[in-house]
Amino acid sequence: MNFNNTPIDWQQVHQVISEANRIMLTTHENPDGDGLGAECGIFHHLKELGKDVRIINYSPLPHDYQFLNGNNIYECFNKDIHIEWVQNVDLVIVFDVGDFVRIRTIVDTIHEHELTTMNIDHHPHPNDHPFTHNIVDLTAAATGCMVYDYLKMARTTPITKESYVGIYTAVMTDTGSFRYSNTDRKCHEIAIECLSVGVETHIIYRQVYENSTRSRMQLMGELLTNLHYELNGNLAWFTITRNMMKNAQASKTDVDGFSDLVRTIHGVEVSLMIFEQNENSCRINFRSKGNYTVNDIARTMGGGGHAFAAGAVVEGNLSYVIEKAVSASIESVKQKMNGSL
Ligand SMILES: [Mn+2]
Repeated sequence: MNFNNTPIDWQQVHQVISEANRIMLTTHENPDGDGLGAECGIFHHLKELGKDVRIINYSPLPHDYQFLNGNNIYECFNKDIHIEWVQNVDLVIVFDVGDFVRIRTIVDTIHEHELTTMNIDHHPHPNDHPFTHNIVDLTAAATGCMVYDYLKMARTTPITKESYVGIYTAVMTDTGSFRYSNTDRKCHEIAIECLSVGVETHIIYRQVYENSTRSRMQLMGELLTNLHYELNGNLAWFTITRNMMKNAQASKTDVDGFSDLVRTIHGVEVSLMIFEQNENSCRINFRSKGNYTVNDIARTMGGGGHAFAAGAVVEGNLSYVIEKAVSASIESVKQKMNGSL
């Protein structure tokens, strides 16, 4: 089955899911609210049907999302513990992954045991994708919206509140709380349904966005005082070094959302974060206000993503990656400003 941004026949998807009994749900490393919420949304549905279903992610559940973890449904992949269950899985559903390799070592286990995979995502994927079944909708504001579509079709009874909590979390986080350009009528309709069944949306907001650590605030202070502006302020970039992380006693999740923050500055069309991972690798992240695409820049550096939110992992030390990413970004944004791209 391959719906690569072509109209999705959810009945066909339903057939594959119905035939599977043991189902593993997973999402990308350093998971966000969309991947986690999508998993939660479908998990409760499959559990209700009596499926042998588990959520097993490469990364542990971030602290801000503990509210989704009633009954400890999120597990962190440990081959020694999980292999016995995983090797006999009928179907692995991968949510919001962008790129298959972002589930890291779980990919090796999937290959080793030739497991059947289903990709449910709103990021672009090539036609020679590695999945058994590929379900992609680039118009979906969040992967959680696709889970909503599936549940609407698959269920004979209304979607439960437990599933709605996951779906709401997915939609809220991927639309920047219903503010980004991907926010559409459907996002608000989903929100209305969530309120109707009693989802406490303000509490989800508070858990995700009003839970900042002191480390995060310290980092934010540092990066905001060290912003670099290029092209008359159309491009703003900043670095997060290992030293800054160490001094702030910060963890990777403390860095989430910084590129979105820098994009909010007046006149900034594109923000770029360069995040030093170790001595020979950096993660870069792009955000655009919507006038200039950034996934093309990310692709030239081995990454990808959405048109206006993209990223890559670039090999090389910090100064090398700064030079490479900043010059490529300046060049690309400059061309777009001149209207030649
Ligand atoms: Mn997403």
